[in-house]
Amino acid sequence: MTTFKNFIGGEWVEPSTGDYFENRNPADTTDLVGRFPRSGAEDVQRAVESAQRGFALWRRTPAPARGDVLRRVGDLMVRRKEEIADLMTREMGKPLNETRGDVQEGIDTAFYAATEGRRLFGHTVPSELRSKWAMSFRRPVGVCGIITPFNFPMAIPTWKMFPALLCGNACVFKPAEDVPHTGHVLVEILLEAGLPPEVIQLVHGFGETVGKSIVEHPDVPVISFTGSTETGRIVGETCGRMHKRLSLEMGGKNAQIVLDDADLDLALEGVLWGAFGTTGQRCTATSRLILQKGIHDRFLADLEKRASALRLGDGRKDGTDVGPLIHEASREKVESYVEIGQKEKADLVLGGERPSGKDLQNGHFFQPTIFAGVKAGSRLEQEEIFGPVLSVIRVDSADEAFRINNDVKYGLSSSLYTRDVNLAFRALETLDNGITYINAPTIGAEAHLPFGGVKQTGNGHREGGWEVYEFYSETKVGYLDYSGTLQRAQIDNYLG
Ligand code: UN1
Repeated sequence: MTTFKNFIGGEWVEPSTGDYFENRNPADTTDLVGRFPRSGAEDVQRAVESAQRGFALWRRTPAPARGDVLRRVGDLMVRRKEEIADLMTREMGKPLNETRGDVQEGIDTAFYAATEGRRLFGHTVPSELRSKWAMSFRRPVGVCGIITPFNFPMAIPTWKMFPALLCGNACVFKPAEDVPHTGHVLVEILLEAGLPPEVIQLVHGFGETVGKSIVEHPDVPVISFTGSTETGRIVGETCGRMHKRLSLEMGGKNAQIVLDDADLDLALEGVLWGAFGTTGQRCTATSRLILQKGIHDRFLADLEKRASALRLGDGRKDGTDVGPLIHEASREKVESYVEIGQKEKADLVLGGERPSGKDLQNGHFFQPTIFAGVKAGSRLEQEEIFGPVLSVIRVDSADEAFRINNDVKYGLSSSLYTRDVNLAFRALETLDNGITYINAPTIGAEAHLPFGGVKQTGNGHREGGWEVYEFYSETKVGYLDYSGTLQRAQIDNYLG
């Protein structure tokens, strides 16, 4: 069993605390993945000081050269894809096809960032005065605190760090304590690709110590956080008080709507993947299924049949559809929602229990669970569960479906299955989500498009796409006047 280190000050070092935590396989908790530093505030302090030195150097490296480092990062990730997928499944639990996809999302993000090094556009516009140039351009912001969740151990850190680095910032990275091994490998790859060592700092540990120290550090002007709504609120309060630039990605309560005219086979595949892929542990997971009355009964019966055939198990074994939950507390939370559903008189049509299989007793497994007859406004229908629990709601019309979709505090993704092109466009306009899929499930974001939600899902920023490059850079404006005279804006221009 390996004991891992932090990467601080340009070298692999032990934590100042001398303390470590164990990382175990959620499919079989007798399998110890490794020991990782339980770091403290002192480690964060050293990391930030070093990152400031890294920043001073890196910001002066031309953006195309920074992009070239990220191109090499992408190449190395391609080469190590299978190995990373395997170690990710071991520490996180989702099946290999999903962890391969997770690495691929990182690869896509790397190559996108690499080419962005030759763009990073500003604007040159005509000045209103003669013999004067007016332009805007981008500057990096400083040391970025990168705090990431367990469910996309590679994709989410790359979404944040690759654009941050491309823009010329340095990063202090705290991966979720459930997936430190993937975080370790990502830093290894960045270094092997030629990133100057002090530009990246890896500090392992827990939110209440390491995360908190990063967020509260006065020399970390940028924070990017993906995680729970509760933690996001605390992070947001601190950043607000300290005037920090903050990107928050938090909860979802995403719905798939299936109307009477839909391609039902396609909609069925979509909901199985959206609700039970990653064991429901995506902020984009389908946790509500809104069915129009004409197809409700038939669709529900087919869904129950197909969902009951999903195979739970170790994600590294062939044939596994659904892996375990990340830890015991998640499983208990899921169980508490099964109880809530029953109290609210929803109809438990599938699952609701831990599986009985002998080989599943050492992991945090939970059966795919479906409640039907769920009432709009009930807790089951409103609250994020982050597990394999799907709530089915019956509606009369598309209008009612759209209203129910919007009537939650979150607004990440939504999905509509219909053959009516007019309705599809209306849905794009009226559904209150950052992402709406037509005839596709609520999950499956692509690296070159902006990712994020409205309402309490986030704070208006986006990951991915070119939008994220705006978050990690400051727009600066330059004026250059070669007229040799004082020209007073708004007074001496030709309009006057
Ligand atoms: C998340 O769950 O936090 O589209 C991100 C998707 C993934 C990203 C999910 N590519 O579901």
